[in-house]
Amino acid sequence: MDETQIASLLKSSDIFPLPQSLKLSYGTAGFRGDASLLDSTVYRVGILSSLRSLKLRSQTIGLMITASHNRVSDNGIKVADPSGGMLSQEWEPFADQIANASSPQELVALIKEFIEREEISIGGGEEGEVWLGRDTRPSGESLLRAAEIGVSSVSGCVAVDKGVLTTPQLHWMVRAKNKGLNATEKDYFESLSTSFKCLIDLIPSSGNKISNKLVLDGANGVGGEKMEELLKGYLSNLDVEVRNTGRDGGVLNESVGADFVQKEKVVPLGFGVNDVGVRCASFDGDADRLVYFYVSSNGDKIELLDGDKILSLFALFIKEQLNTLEGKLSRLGVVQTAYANGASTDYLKGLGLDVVFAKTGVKHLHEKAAEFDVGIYFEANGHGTILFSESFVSLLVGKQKGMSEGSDEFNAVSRLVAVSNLINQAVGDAISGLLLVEVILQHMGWSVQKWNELYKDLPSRQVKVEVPDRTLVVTTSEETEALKPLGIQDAINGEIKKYKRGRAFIRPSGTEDVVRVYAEASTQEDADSLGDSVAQLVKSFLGSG
Ligand code: NG1
Ligand code: ZN
Repeated sequence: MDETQIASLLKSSDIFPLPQSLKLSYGTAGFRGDASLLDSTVYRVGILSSLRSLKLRSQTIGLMITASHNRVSDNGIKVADPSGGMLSQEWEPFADQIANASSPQELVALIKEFIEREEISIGGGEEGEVWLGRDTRPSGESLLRAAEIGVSSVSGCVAVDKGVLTTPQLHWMVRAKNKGLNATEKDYFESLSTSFKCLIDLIPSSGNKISNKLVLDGANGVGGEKMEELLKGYLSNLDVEVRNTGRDGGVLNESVGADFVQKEKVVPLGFGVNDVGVRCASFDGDADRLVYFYVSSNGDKIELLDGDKILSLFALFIKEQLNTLEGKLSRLGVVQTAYANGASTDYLKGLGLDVVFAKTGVKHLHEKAAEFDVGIYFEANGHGTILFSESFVSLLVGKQKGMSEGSDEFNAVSRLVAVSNLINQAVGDAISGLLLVEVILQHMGWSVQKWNELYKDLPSRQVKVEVPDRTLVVTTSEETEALKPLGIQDAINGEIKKYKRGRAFIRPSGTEDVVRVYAEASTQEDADSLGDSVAQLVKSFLGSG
């Protein structure tokens, strides 16, 4: 790093001093916090993204400004690697270090040490490129400017503002760009709508016809807006009414959206007694989570179809297509976390599927799903997708070419190819997930109620416990057992034993300063009681916050 580069970094970082008392960690999903405190963080992650692009031979890196389902006054930032996936975990410690550097001098010293270790050369003609996107939060625009300054303070690197996008759109675009494919937002919409139409055309004509009508809760965020754009410009086969678009004064994620609906299990604002029985869906604030629901007869309670149910529907459909192919060509696997409802796991195992567990956080699920030819992963909260290995897609495309049109096998192969184009291969994507759910329901001829009957969720309860130091909880790699504090797991096991179908675990949250408790049992009363007693154990072993 030459003197000019050092001077440029010192100068630009002077504009964004680190607020006192800010201690950040890259966590489960990037940096998040109150938006008014994040200028320096976003600027620094801009620098990191440039370095990552330089390290990876000028491939394009993505930088998304969003705090997903958090409140509107929060914001956050996460990095997309060239594959469209999350930032490599190897770089997370460096992200933590630079985000917390207390002065411009310390920041520059850390960067210097890091680029020497990683053998990144700056200023010798190397170029880097970072694509920036943001959700609809009012703080997004000025944070995006801070990110641009960070990116371009590294010599040879340019920032490209892609405007307001859903998180999965940016990841999709970054992936497409690095694969040398067309990578605009229009290309995204065209890819989704073409493969959706192809799947619709492949629906057997003999099947049961279901209502096209869907009501979507857009969480007053970017997803509703983009869905409307897709419906208006590209798709005619769907009848979707979008509510909570953010245009009618509603607040982002406030009593609306996928996180609210999944955690509270009540109707979002804007829905009620007039919607009883109708198929409804909710996106979260940046549209990377999707859940379905329908309003039950009294108008305020809902029946929730969460990520586990979406996963089960996808698994059933994919399995049906794979079974139609001659010979065993692929390994299909599903990935869940410890938060998956036990009834869903039983159901999936009952289908004869390979079910594996990953730690909470999509980066962990994605990694495991990528080990299969077709890997389906979902968090119960509605984040998930279906990954197809490149070799399996090539095999399918090759097979398709040599087959006679119209045979069952040809149709199954064509459906699988279309799904691989429809469903986002980079990250969980509420828009592409919704299109796939809709087409599968039409294919099966199933109402939302019929889909819900695949299995009945075991009653569950989640509790957040505030403690002085959540990092004292250390768990096994699957997060189902606590190794520390010593003795707590035996005490939890003692509680679990008291309940029929009891299951419970604790883990420190990666996005909030709490220990999370999950409990499940055969009745709601028992799940509540197990959850409460485990929460009490957490307090007695760790003290109250
Ligand atoms: P934490 O706070 O680490 O539990 C939450 C979700 C994750 C994931 C991240 C990122 C639950 C229980 N946890 O993480 O699944 O989605 O946020 O948004 O839903
Ligand atoms: Zn989100």
